[in-house]
Amino acid sequence: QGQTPKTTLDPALAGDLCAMFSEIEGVGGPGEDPSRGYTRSAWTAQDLALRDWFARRAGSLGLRVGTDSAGNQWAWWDSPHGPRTAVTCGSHLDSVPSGGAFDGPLGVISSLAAVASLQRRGLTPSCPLAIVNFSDEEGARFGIACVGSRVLTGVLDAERALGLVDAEGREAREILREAGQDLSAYGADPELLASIATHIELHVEQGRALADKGAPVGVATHIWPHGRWRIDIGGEANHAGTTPMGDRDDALVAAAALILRVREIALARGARLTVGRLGIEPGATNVIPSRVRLWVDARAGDSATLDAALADLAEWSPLNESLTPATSFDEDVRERLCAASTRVLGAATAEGTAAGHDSGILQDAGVPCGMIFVRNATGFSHTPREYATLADCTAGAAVLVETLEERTRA
Ligand code: HGY
Ligand code: MN
Ligand code: MN
Ligand code: MN
Repeated sequence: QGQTPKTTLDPALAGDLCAMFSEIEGVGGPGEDPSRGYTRSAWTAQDLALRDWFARRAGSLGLRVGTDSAGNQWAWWDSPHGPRTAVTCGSHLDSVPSGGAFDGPLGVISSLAAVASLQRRGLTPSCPLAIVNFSDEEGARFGIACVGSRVLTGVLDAERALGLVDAEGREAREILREAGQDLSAYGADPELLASIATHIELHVEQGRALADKGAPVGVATHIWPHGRWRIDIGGEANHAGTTPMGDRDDALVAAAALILRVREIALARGARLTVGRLGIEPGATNVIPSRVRLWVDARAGDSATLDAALADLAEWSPLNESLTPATSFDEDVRERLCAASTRVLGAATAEGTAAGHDSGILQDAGVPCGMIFVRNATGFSHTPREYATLADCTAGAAVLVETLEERTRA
C-alpha cells in the first residue's frame, strides 16, 4: 500500500477537487471558527444552496439534472434506458450538525470530477451515466437516516416520510413543499432503480482502518446491521418548587437511568449504542418533566448481537424507526473496484463498515452497489476533526475514474 499510482493520474483531478470543495466551503461551513464544523441539515437554506450548486456544476458538464420522486437529484449523461443499463455514482451533501467537510460532499465532488476527467479525455460512455445527490442521508432533521434513498426504494413509506416532524414540530411535507418539491408523485421509483446496472459511492472512511493499514483507498465489503429506535418515557408534570422530592415522577430522571443502562447493555453485548435527539416536555426549568422522547442509534457486527441488545431494552418498548439489515455489497462490483484500485494504486484492500450509506439501501433493494473508501487521516467522522488529504482524495477519485471508464467503455 501507499505506492504511487501506476497509471498516469489525470493531473487536473486534484485541482478539480480543490476547486469544488472551496466553492461549497462557505455553505454552512465553520467560517472563522474551525470547531463549528459544517451544518447542512436536509432542506434548510444550506442544503438548498448545495442542491443549487450541484445542479449548476453538473449542468456545466452538460449533464441533464432532475429530481426523482423521492427528492434526490440526478445528473444524467444520456438518460436511463432499459433495465440494468445505467452506471451511477454519487453520495449526499447534507450533514450532521457541526459535521466534517468530507462525509457526503467528497463522494459528490469526486463523481463530478470523475465525469469531467472522462470528458477531458474525449470519452463518451457506451451506457447512461449519472451522478446522484441523495437527499436527507444523515437523518439529522427528522430522525430517520437515508430518507431519500429509503423513499426511492420503498422501504420508507412516502406518507410516513412526509409525516416526519423536525425539532420545531414542522412536518416534512410542508418543508419539502416550501423547498419546491413536487409531492404529487412523492414515493418509490422501481423503474429508475431497475435501470441501474452498477452504483458506486465514494465516501470518506468513518474510522481509521485504512490509516492503520497505511492504505489511501479501500473497497467496502459490507455494512453492519443497524438502525434507530425511539423511546418515550412518561412522568408527571408539577411545580419544580412546591413539589416535595418524594412526590415526584420526573421523566428526565427515568431517562437518565435508561441512558446509563444503554451503555451497560452495549458493553455487555458487544454492540454500539448511542442515545441522541433528547426531547424534554414541557421543557421549562421550573416544571418537572412529564415526558422525554429519545432515540437510540444501535449497531452491531451481526444481527444476533443487535437483536440481543435490543431485547435488553424491551422494557422501554423501543419503537423501530429504521432497522437496516446487514448489507453485503455486490461481489462483482467489489471485485471491479479492487481491480481498479490495483491498476491505479498498485494495491487493493477491502473492509466492512458500521456506517450506514445510501448505497447500502440501494443494495438491499437489489441494485448492484459498491463503495470506495478514502483514508480518513484522523479516523474521526461526524465532527470537524474528519480529514482526508488531497493526495488520498485524488487517489480515491482516480479509482472512481478508472472504474467508470472500464464500466462504461463500449
Ligand atoms: O450514520 C451513519 O452511519 C452515516 O454516516 N449516515
Ligand atoms: Mn455519509
Ligand atoms: Mn454521516
Ligand atoms: Mn451515505
